[in-house]
Amino acid sequence: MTASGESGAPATTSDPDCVFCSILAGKIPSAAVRESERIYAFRDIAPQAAVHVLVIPRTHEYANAGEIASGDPELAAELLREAAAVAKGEGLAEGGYRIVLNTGHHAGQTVYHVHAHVLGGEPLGRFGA
Ligand code: IU
Repeated sequence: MTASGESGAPATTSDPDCVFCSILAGKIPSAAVRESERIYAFRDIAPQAAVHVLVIPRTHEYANAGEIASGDPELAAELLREAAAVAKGEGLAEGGYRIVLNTGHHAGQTVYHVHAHVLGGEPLGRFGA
């Protein structure tokens, strides 16, 4: 399904089998943290830190960080800007935080609609295998 963007809003793609597209469509409830024309941020349903927010583009076009960086560098930059704005809004800027973009099976990616995890609000363990 492709939105035409006739209203002047950017065209987006959506996948009926994608859980994040269902969240964007309001079919699955979510706790919004921040919204812009092209980006939506909401609380992770299974938080891995005191603060755990997911930042996603409204379009389904890109599965991971590499795809969005190649396909729409401005949108990739906006995703990171919004992730940083979420961190600031959640009061994480001073203590520090982590932005994670899991890519593929070995990284534990489960949803193939690119998303940045914003984690913080407490000291975070070192990442690793
Ligand atoms: P991952 O990087 O693909 O593993 O991250 C997917 C995240 O989506 C994971 O942290 C889930 O807890 C989160 N999530 C969610 O917030 N709401 C949902 O309905 C589903 C997954 I399914």
